[in-house]
Amino acid sequence: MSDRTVGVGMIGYAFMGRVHSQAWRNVAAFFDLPVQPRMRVIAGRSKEATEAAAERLGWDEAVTDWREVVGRADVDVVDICTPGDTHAEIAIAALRAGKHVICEKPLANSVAEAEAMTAAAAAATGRSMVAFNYRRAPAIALARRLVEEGRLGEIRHVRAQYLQDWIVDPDFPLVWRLRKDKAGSGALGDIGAHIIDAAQFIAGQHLVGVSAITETFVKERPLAEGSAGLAASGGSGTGPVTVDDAALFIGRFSGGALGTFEATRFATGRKNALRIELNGSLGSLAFDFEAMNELWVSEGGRGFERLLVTEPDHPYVGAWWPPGHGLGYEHTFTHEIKDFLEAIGTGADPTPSFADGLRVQRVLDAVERSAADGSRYITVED
Ligand code: SOE
Repeated sequence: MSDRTVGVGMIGYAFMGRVHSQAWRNVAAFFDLPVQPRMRVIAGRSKEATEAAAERLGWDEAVTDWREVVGRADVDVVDICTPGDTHAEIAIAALRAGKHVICEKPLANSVAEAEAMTAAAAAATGRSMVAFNYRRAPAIALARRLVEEGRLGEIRHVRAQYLQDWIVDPDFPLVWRLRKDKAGSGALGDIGAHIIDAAQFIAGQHLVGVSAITETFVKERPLAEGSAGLAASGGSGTGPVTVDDAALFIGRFSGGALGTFEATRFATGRKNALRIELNGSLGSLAFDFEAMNELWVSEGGRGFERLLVTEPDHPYVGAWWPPGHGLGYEHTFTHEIKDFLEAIGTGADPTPSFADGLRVQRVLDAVERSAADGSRYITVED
């Protein structure tokens, strides 16, 4: 086992902070790494909550200013798990301080921010990666392998959905993900970004133009606990939802495939259904994250057959359990941290890069512009 250590500093401790911490804690127990991570410090705005998170999640220290994390000599890696409105400032500062940076998706809240982050990454000595974790679900990594091997032939259709339902209740409060100033967009940038990246990754080609519609079904929501608006309103009141609840779009890929995409938080009964199907001239594949250990494959003109992706020679699986035992959501993050640490240790460039994140950001922007302009077909800048 390598004795090279990299100090890690994390910004944020909510859902993504928890699942990234799980990955930092476990990665060295299951994968041989060129460098060993040391969970040095976690940053959050609330001193009490961050200290509790450090204790629970396994960080040596807790601070309330991310700039302290970026400035520490014993921090080599900065992991950004904050809302999208802070990604650019933190990532650019960390890269300029010579740190390696992994940043949660989407890369930024705008193309301009994503361009600045990509330029900073290109000029930096540190490695950088966007945390599109679903690329590292074994079945999705296997799907990419099948397409790369030509098993599907020429890709004609890419059909992608990301279906959730956590805000169907109109009394769900106005959390930061429902505010454009914090999140940049709604279902589109949060879960639509995932299916854009996963579709482009598996198909090996990217979107060159889209036509879209978006909708906000619930336009006013109760103000969230702890929000400035709640205090100002005397403890009650509502605020406007300023992002999309659902985004649907069609698109053309650079290799000629046609794409249909649906990202919604109003698919009642669907909890985390990231679904992708590719149809090619020789065969097809289909994946549903809610059955993440399976890949359905059609070859030789036969109908779809179920492939259990739990064999030791399937991507990442050999490090875990015997066939048939299965992996979960959190394993996709451990896989991405393992690949990030391998890139740091070997001097390779991690993927998806910030440039890959910028490509997704340009699609998000084209979708929003198309939807705002009566679904006009918008070319995606290369
Ligand atoms: C949205 O609820 C969300 O938490 C996304 O932000 C994550 O990226 C996705 O993995 C699960 O759902």
